[in-house]
Amino acid sequence: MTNRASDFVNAERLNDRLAEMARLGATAAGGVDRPALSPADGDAQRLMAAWGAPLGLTPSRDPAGNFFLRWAGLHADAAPVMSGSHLDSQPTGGKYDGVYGVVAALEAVQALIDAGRQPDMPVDIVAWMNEEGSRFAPGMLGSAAFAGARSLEDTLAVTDAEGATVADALAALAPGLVTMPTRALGGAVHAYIEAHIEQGPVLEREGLQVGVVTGIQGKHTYRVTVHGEAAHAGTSTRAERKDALLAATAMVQALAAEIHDAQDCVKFTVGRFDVTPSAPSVVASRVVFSIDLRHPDTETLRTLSDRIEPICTAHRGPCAVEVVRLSAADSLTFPHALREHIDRAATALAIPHRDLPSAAGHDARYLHATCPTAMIFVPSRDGITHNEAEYTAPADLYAGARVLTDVLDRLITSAKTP
Ligand code: HGY
Ligand code: MN
Ligand code: MN
Repeated sequence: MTNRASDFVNAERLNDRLAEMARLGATAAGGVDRPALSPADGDAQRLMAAWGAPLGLTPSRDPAGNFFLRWAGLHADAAPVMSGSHLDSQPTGGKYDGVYGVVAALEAVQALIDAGRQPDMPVDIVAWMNEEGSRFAPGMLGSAAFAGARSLEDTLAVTDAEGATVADALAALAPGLVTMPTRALGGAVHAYIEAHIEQGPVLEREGLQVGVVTGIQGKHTYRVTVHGEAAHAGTSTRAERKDALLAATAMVQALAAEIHDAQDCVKFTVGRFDVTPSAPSVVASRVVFSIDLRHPDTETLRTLSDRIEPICTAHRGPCAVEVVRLSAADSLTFPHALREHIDRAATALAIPHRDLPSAAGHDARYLHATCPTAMIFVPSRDGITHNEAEYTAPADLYAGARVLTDVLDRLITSAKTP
């Protein structure tokens, strides 16, 4: 038997842990609803800490609510190798989005320990705070704060739909996690590897088990607020109305018509559409809606993004409109050297794989700005995701964890930048 670390990856343990995690925030339809910094999210962090304890892994949290499990290295002050993803989910999320990368990172570290490895530098398993952008908008708040792309002050002040800030949510969570030591925000990172489900149909369609992610498409997000005037549905005339709902729907239709392309490459989504007072016999006084705009070509994305405010203003009618851009991330390409490691590890294990870009956003975006970063994909059945029916076969989860293990094995014994 070779002393290949991936030989120590345990498929059953990996799947059992994912099944146990799926019970935290489980929905009746078989998915998960685990909002960022919710009790279920706190339980997930505590569960990770409990799994890490027998391995001598030390849990900690930073001021932005990111969670870490550290495997000590020979040189305690060296920049760590990091691997992980997120534990929060969409409201009707699946059992694998994000959590697979966190649990697979633990599986890889456990395999490396069982293989007798001793890393030169610390290895941090990480769960980034609020990747999904569902409870707090925009998404990826934790990794952006870690990478210095957003200040801690701005991060802590972001509010959810109930008006609670990230700081409020952290304070509410702290009593349950008070035993967990805190660590400073940010810091140098040797390299970051994130394993994640593909959230698309390509790997499954081509009968492959692993994707070597080439990059992430650009993504701009907005919050649009339309101010109208509440009025009686029976007594107010159309001429005098300031109907925020009619204006908002006109904006959405005009945006969709202007922005969508024949190639179906642009991704334009209005996922949230909140009407006030949302009463059958009251003309809407206010509508707040979200915009999620994506495109693999940065210039095209920027050009389309610049059209949003003028189109909204042109369709406001008698209402007022406020367009706020929440995030603007360009398309990115991961470094070849690190992708080579993934390709070589998958080839050595005879795991069928290919390069492919990520249409979905990931925390790796922000780590990419601070250190050599790469991602490993595993297939999504029928490409279904952000959906309670999300599924990845155990054999594919196992394959991805084996590749991750051998890539980390190479990174932890070479102090030179990968
Ligand atoms: O938005 C995204 O692409 C990620 O799944 N949150
Ligand atoms: Mn994700
Ligand atoms: Mn997601």
